Amino acid sequence: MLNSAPTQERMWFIIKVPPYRPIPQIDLYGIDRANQNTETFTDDVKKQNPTLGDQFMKNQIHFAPLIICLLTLLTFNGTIRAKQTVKSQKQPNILFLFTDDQRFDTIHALGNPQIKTPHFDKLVQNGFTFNNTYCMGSWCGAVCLPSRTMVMTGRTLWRIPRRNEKVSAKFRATTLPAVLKRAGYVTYRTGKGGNTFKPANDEFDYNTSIDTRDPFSSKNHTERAMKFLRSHKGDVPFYIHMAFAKPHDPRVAPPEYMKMYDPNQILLPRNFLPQHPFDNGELRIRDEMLAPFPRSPEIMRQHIADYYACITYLDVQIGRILKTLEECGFAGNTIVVFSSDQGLAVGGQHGLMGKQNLYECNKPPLIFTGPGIPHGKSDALVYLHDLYPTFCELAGIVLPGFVEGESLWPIIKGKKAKIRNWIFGAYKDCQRMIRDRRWKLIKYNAEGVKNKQLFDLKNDPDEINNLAHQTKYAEHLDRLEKLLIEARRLAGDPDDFDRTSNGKKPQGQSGGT
Ligand SMILES: [Ca+2]
Repeated sequence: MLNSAPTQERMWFIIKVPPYRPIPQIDLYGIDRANQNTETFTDDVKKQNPTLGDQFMKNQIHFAPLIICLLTLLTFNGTIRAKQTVKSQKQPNILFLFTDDQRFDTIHALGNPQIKTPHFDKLVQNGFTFNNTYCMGSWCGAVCLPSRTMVMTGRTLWRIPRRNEKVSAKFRATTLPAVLKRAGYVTYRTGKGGNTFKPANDEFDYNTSIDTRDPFSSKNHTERAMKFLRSHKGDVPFYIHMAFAKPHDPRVAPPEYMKMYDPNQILLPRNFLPQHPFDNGELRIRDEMLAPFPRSPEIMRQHIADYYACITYLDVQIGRILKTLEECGFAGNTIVVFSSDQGLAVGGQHGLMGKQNLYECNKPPLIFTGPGIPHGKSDALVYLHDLYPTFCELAGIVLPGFVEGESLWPIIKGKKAKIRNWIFGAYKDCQRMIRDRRWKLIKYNAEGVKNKQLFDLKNDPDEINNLAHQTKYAEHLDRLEKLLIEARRLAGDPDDFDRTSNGKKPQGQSGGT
């Protein structure tokens, strides 16, 4: 039986916050965000910034006497404790539905006529949708790992720990479940274990991982979360993190769903190509090897049909968890957030199958629903690591200094149309991207073989027409080239992207498009 009773320690950070109003009430860190640089507290970065972690601890120590006094008071005053419990109920619950490899356009209500997603559609119809959400990228082929680490830390690609990097207790204390826990939340996670940020997973009050991707994994995760909801007493707010393992391959769902989509009726993407027009530096990674080269329309249609089957089965599970939320009486005080760790090129978009690229097909969906969330859509440029500060504001937590994301709340509430002017993306040492509201530049260095693409996303959202070599667009190319240099500098990009051949053989034929 799950026990969600609040601990005294947790009670310390319960604060009186009007529901869903991002009014910071207490700084769990004592850090002035505006005056802090980003930092990771990992050993390497601490060597470079020896005082930053110390400042964190000093601030913790600074608050220690206050915490001890308050703890003593609560220990001997049951009345105060009871009042605090009532206050805790005013903090919204957060249910985060976080799928794996789900492209932004795989929802019927977002303009995909072929896929059946009635429950995702309801989220769209009742909630607020972000059309331009980006994972900043990856320094490894498993894009899932850095993407999920950025979500759990609010930090950018080169300021998060690498795979298996030793992470200090101080760092773990800054992860999303840890800060929510200190703010009074009971934290529950069910989801895949591999290619996730384990130090954050370990910070949840309850963490259940399943490492299989069998046809029923989405159902199993859902039923675990349903069990948690049914056992939760409602005495403290909850944060539920559901890290589904689908629609990531293997693209298998129960038989009735696998029969649901006839491959012969599936439309190929508008940007389908039999092969990528040049070597992008990663044409033979596992995701790309799931189908033969050149891509055949028949095989691509089958992959898309299977992908849709997994998403429709996932959609049914989403319906079950939302129904349970209603039945348990939590729907009126729960913000539901749906997204994925990144999209996917499956179906031969640009001749590709995977997520090891920086095309628009790598965008995940992002939808907020719940009380106080207006119906609407936004084209604002946002990152997945903006979720960390967004969740913190919902919980009434003042943002710590290391957070690089921006809260999405001002956009959702209509107070701002945008929170940044451009998005930067990177994949290993071979691809870099920058886009603004309309124009997008992708640059490639495949073992010294270089290419670039310029797209007008307003008139060419599928990135079919490369304008990089047309002189009349030179102004945009030049502007984005300079912006990319600045974005790389700000992100601490460590790679020599201008390098010439290192002697290794490129993976494919070169030549721009
Ligand atoms: Ca993924």
